[in-house]
Amino acid sequence: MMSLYQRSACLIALASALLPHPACAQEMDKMWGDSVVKLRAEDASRGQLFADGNYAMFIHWGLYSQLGNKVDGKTYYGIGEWIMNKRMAGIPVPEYMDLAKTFNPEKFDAKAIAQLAKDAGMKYIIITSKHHDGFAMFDSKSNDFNVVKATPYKHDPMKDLAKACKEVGIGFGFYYSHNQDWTFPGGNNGPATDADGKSANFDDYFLKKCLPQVKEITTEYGPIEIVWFDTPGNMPKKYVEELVAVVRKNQPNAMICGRAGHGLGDYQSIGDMEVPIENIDGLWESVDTTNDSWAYAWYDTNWKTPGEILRRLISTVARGGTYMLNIGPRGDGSVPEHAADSLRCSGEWIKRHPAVVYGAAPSPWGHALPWGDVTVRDNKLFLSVFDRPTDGKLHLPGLKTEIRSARWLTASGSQPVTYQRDGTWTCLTLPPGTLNALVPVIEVTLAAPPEVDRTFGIDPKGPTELDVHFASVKGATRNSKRWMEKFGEWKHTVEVTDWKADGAATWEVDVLRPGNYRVDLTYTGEKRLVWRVAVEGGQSIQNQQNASPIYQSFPIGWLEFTTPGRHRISVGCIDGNTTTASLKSLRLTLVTDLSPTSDSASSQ
Ligand code: H79
Repeated sequence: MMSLYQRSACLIALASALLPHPACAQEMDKMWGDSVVKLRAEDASRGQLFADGNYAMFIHWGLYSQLGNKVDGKTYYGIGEWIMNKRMAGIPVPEYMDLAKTFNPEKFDAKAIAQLAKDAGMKYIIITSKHHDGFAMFDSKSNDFNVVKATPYKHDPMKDLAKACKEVGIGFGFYYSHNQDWTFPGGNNGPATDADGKSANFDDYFLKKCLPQVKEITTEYGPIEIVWFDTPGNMPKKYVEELVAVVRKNQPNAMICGRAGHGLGDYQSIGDMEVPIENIDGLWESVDTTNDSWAYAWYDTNWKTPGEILRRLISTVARGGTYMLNIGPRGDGSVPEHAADSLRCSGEWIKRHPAVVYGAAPSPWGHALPWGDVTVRDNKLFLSVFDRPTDGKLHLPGLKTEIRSARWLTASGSQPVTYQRDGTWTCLTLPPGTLNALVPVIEVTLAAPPEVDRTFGIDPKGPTELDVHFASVKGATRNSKRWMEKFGEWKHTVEVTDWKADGAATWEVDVLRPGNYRVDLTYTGEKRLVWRVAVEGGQSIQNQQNASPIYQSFPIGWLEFTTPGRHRISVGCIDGNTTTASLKSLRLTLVTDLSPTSDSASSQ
């Protein structure tokens, strides 16, 4: 199935209430690059890093880290590496460049950071060698605005980190912002004139700074795994080709990030902070951060817990991708402790369950299941349970392959798990001890590689979230949508909007338990909205509820499935401000179980 995340086919819509600048998302799409790239067969060895690794550390660190999002006593909320941008603090170029005079990261401990990545279970580190601000965090011979020449530190921390990574046995690579340079004349979004007032063009920047610096980072730091270019914007192809040629020549085994532009990279880097909800083919990566900002921001303590890190990592691997998770060290080089703690704790879990992550194949279901997600190795399924059903009954819809055995992987070994087949469903009974596990993993050994019917199963314990991404839609419009929660902090969803009178989003579902289900809808919109939800050939319900400018869940009512098995369930917005209604998902939760085998009504 063609994925909605293949951006070329997507329409970018905006959450008007949250996005102050409607031009921004389209502009940003260009900046990220729209290239779906496939690794050429002859380069397959380069892809090995992704196939085996699946988990990496990203580091945003630079002059901006010193400010930590506070300038002249005022705090700016958003991604810290953008602080000099006029939509943030608007720091003039000379003033920003002066920050180098006080950059002295004496607490930077390359060995400790490499060890942290290793303890976290990460396979390589990618660090900002130069971000859009133009400051080189390495010893650049071609430009003096760098950490050795322009700072009291006078030392190249990238040399230390490259060495430390080698010592602990993980890979190393560089982020390099190749198109934007906000302080060098001629760089994109940079000064239009040089120090003598002469006008500068992109060639000036490219030939005097970008190209020589890319040569430096690919020759001075030993073998590197990846060159992670970012935000190609409207950069003409010839420049990207030249950079790619330099990397290929100097680092034949390095991968090039798809954000190089023009489809010239080796793999696709999907939108910032995005974990897709449907499997994506090919080599791709998700980049995410331990809190909300990439670079250090003093106020930002919204740390992902170990459980959240594992959920996002496993979900990405289960969709077929690699997960790169960022830390933002402070200006003095120290790593915020809570980020480190969360990484170590999730790392301990990964050490106990390496097969769930490393070299794991994506879920045969193609999407998450109501209680968690699935990764695969050969004939084994690994069920990672994020939301343990209260009664310990884990329902697996549509598994066609014969099961040989199932066991819960514990710290000291394993415990057997019993299971029963019930038509198209399999019910596993989790041992009570799984209640205390951070993310319990059930290993299911099959008689053959898994074969699965991907129809959405309505979980008898629930709740089951049916996302509009997976619906068939008529008489309404489906869009991919992203918006900024804070400046540069992206959220992603798929919506169905612009509802006509007969508009419907319809899912085919497999029901195990007939009964009454509570229906909730998650949507945004304006004021009064009337929704109708119907089971084809069966009951339909409708209700008016309020709407809010942020996605929120509203109860609609109870709806009965009278028989088990396949059904089609539809939703439409039939009255009120229907053109504003933006539906994200429909949720079903069993309230009264009416199956003949059930002893009593189950209630949530
Ligand atoms: O390094 C991190 C970000 O700084 C960088 N990529 C990640 C890994 C990045 N640069 N640009 N973008 C991500 C896209 C952001 C676009 C926006 Fe805007 C910045 C939206 C609002 C501010 C650019 C400026 C588009 C509109 C205004």
